[in-house]
Amino acid sequence: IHMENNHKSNSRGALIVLEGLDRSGKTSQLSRLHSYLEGLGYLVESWRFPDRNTGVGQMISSYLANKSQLDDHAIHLLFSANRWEKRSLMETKLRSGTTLIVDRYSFSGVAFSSAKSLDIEWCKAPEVGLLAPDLVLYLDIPPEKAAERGGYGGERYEQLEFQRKVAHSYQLLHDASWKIVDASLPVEDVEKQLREMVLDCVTTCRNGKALSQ
Ligand code: DGP
Ligand code: NA
Ligand code: NA
Repeated sequence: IHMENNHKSNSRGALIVLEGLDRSGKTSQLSRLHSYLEGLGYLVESWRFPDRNTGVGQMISSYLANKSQLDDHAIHLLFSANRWEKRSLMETKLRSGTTLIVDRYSFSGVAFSSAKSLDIEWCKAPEVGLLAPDLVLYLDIPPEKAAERGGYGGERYEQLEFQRKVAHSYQLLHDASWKIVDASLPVEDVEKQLREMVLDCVTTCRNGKALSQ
């Protein structure tokens, strides 16, 4: 019984991140994953970065809408600050057993800013100390194909040339914690693959895998 209690107190939610180019299908896959995990009885919340609801988030939103101009380094740090301001809430949720599925995280920060030719190590630095994802799901799609998908919304980065550079940056970033899915497949096929990928992860976290930075 003592062991069981111990086991329970270590039990936590998983931090699952979806990454990919604009129009790679992250947002709809995220809501499908949410329903799937909820159906299995997990506590789940869907998050996204940038979180445009905070003060910092509003500055980012205005920048993305081309309503304000900012130095490339300054906007990079704002995106990072936007993740930092959510860090403690994120930790609380995870420790209390809620799985978070997050649309974009630090990898977007590094991929998008280094696509502007900022030094990649400089870009990574402000992300150090944020919680490390348990799983990164990368929705892989050729930039040309993403651009064909009902067009972009007109925000600052939603241009084919720039997205090509972002795709290249993502390629430099991925490591063993990433699972890559062919996002040009039909939605249901992508969904099926993602379901299998998250199951192992949520189970390991529920069984007490340590949270890391
Ligand atoms: P979204 O709300 O997912 O459409 O993201 C808005 C745009 O901002 C999208 O083009 C991706 C980009 N973006 C997301 N996170 C970051 C970040 O941390 N840094 C930079 N430079 N761009 C980001
Ligand atoms: Na976008
Ligand atoms: Na999105």
